[in-house]
Amino acid sequence: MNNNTNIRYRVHLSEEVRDALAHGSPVIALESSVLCHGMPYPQSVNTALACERIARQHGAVPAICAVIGGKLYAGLTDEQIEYLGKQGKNVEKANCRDLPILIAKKLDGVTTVAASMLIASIVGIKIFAASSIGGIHRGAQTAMDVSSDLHELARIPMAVVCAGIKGVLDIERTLEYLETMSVPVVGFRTSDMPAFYTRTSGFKTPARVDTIAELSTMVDAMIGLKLGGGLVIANPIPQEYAMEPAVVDRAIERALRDADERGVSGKALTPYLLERISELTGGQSLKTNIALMYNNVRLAAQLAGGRGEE
Ligand code: PSU
Ligand code: MN
Repeated sequence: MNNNTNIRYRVHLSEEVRDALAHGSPVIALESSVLCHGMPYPQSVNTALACERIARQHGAVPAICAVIGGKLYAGLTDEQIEYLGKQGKNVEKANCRDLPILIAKKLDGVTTVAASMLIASIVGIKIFAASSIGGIHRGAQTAMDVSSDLHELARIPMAVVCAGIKGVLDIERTLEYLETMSVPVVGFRTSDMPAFYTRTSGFKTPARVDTIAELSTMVDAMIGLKLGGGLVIANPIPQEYAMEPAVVDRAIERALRDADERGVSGKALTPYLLERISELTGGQSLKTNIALMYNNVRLAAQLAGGRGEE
């Protein structure tokens, strides 16, 4: 062990991220766990590359966060994206607590929202585009399965654009927890909390915001007030891609039952549920997942100071 407690972990940047940060130009962070654990290859790689293109089209530089050979990255080359994507589930899904292990063992890891936020925050990125955030799982009263995404949202000042909270989670308790931890949650142009595959969940958003200018003031206030943590921007899936609530509910119930019967738990649970729901809906949920990802990247890029329609 080195007794110097001030070691700063170097985050390796792609050339475009380095340039943008040096010039104060818009940069948005993205996670990589979805690349290996959220979608099948090669769709996963194509989706990641498309997200990057959309960010750039809207004037923001994309910084996909990941760990490769024990090194932290914000911004990957196409080759690195292909390298990780091709390995799929063989790459570890990495949370914050896994980072010291991956660093010491010089291993690869695809980072969750939590771990990606941590890496992005080291280099000063303030805006994050996710598909959805982890939360409190149903049955957490006994299983204690609470995503560390919530913990990091409570301590990293970063605005996370997501398509709401997935119905596989306990949406009500997740919202309660975020309130307890002083994390503002706002619906973008909606007062109904979106539930990822659907535009509504039956729960109200704590607040509604209609313009990017207002969101931007909110991000400044979150930082200025030193709330300590982040901000959740719930951006509903565009109507044309939204799924039928009854179809989603049925698939979720079935997927949860299957997970229970097969004893799937811990960090394997979210990827299992996503994959099972995709199977049960004949791939429809995967298409929805991709569409909402693009929609979130667009909004995050605009919020970061990029350009685009209001
Ligand atoms: N939700 C999705 N796709 C995903 C995830 C969540 O629709 O890929 C991933 C994200 O990386 C998120 C993580 O941070 O799952 C949460 O996992 P857990 O519940 O194990 O914390
Ligand atoms: Mn968990």
